[in-house]
Amino acid sequence: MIPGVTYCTASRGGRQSKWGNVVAVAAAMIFVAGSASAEISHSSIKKRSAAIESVPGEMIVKVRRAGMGTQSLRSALGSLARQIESIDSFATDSQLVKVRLKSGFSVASAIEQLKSSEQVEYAEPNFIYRATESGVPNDARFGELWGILNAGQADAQGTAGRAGVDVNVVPVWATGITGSKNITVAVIDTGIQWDHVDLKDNLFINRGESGSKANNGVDDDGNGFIDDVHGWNFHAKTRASNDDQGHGTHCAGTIGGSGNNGIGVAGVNWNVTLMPVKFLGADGGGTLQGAIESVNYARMMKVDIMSNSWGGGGASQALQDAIQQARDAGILFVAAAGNDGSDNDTRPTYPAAYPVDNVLAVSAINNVGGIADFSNYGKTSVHVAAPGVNVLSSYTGGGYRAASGTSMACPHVSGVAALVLSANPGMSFAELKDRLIKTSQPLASVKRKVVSKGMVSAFNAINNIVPPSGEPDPTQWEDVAVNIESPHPYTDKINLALVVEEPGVKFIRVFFERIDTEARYDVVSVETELGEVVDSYSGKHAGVMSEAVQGSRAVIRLKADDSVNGWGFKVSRIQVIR
Ligand SMILES: [Ca+2]
Ligand SMILES: [Ca+2]
Ligand SMILES: [Ca+2]
Repeated sequence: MIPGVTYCTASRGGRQSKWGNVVAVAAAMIFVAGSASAEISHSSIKKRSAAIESVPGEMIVKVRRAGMGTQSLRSALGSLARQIESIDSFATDSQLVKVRLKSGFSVASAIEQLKSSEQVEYAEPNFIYRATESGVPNDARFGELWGILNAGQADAQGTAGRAGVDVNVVPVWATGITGSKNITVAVIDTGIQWDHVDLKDNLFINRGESGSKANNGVDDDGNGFIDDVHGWNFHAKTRASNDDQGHGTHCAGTIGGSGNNGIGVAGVNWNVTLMPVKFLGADGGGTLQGAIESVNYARMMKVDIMSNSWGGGGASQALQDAIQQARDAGILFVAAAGNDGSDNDTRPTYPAAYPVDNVLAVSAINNVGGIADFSNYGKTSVHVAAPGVNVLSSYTGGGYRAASGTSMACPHVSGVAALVLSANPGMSFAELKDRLIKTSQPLASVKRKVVSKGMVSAFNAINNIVPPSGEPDPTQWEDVAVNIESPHPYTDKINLALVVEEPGVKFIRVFFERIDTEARYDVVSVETELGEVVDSYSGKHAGVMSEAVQGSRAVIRLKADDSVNGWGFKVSRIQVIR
């Protein structure tokens, strides 16, 4: 038993919690019977309370009198003057200065000292700000992209999702990794709508055929294709790689729809180069000749990844040879496993099943982590699973549409591969493929159906995190009703720690119906018994699920400073994996 904490044994089925050893601090707790349910909505997507960073030794000071010279500033700062190394005035505000202290002096105590100065209005640390703190972009329809961030929201057909069943890319974006134009993905498909508002900025431009050379009837770069400024159309044998069907535009949006531009969707990569290589016509069909020429063209153009959301036909030696040549050029070939609901190990479909080591075949899962009923699989021939049911993406006509298929799963994986490459430019196709397989998140539904036993995780892949076999499977969470609240409002300097216990479970995570604390200063955290913080929140949140704590006990802690007491927090359920 940890001193100063309260133990809670959660009961199942909505009954009120049973409380053990209630110690002094718990006298302030309020327990409410009955369990309220809360939906996870997109607006509630979690924002972690980031550590507050500031430039060591620096503070920003506002003096009462404008336009003071350095000498009068120094004397205005009074007894602090001897600690000052330098003073910089602002170009845009004559009352603000940046003060740098000599090493060994504390900014915090200098600020404290200045509070009593008549000459100074205020002083504060020279805070450091970072872009995309939360990783959640502002794209209008981002909340519908369950494959990118599944917070339990319903998909396009109204099926409620399961939090965590997604490619786990938001935490990668939060670190500033959002893709690179230096990585080129060939979308071998029906083409890409060139002027789609969410794709045009990431559309491939062949520098040797751009500007005045784009439509001059001359093969300016001498690659054998006249005016191939945006890839090529092997269906019509023209430069018109524009999409006349929709499928390729959909795949392209998942790989690299422009992120954080306020519009539509965000692809796995906000920035990437998307090369349309069209061999499927307006009816969605194409030929072996077109497929081979597409693979050869993309190889010649030195793409990094080929994304192949197509299949059919028999085994072709010529196509296998073309994929092998792409392999020899170091290019990863990502392929949809197929939509026959069958086992590729015993009934191979192509190109997914070609036995070439740059082929990475992809099964489709739905938003609760089940394998899609249409999805092909293969314990030895299909490598990973990815979101592929009711996936929203860009579509021809400048619009957006939800679609289902291993065709939609494949570009999630091509996208993650491109993102990993953007962060590790020297990585070989073999290392990349191995990385994506090894770092996949375990999923019970595909445990015996794909090589990796799980779904692709961008976060794990970028950080080379190989989940141990005991890692939480996002489909195995069960609800347990509890009623745990802080006092409303909480009190100054509260340090409330509550242990939630459900005997025998492997993992616990906590669902906060509501959190409302003084932003930055008062923090609600979820911790292990040893005090390792697995998640923390500050400010206002509604309907957020914490990261998981391993074992049968988790600690919920509320820690506040000595002013501005918010409402506190309320927990109506936890989730466990048995
Ligand atoms: Ca050319
Ligand atoms: Ca030209
Ligand atoms: Ca967008």
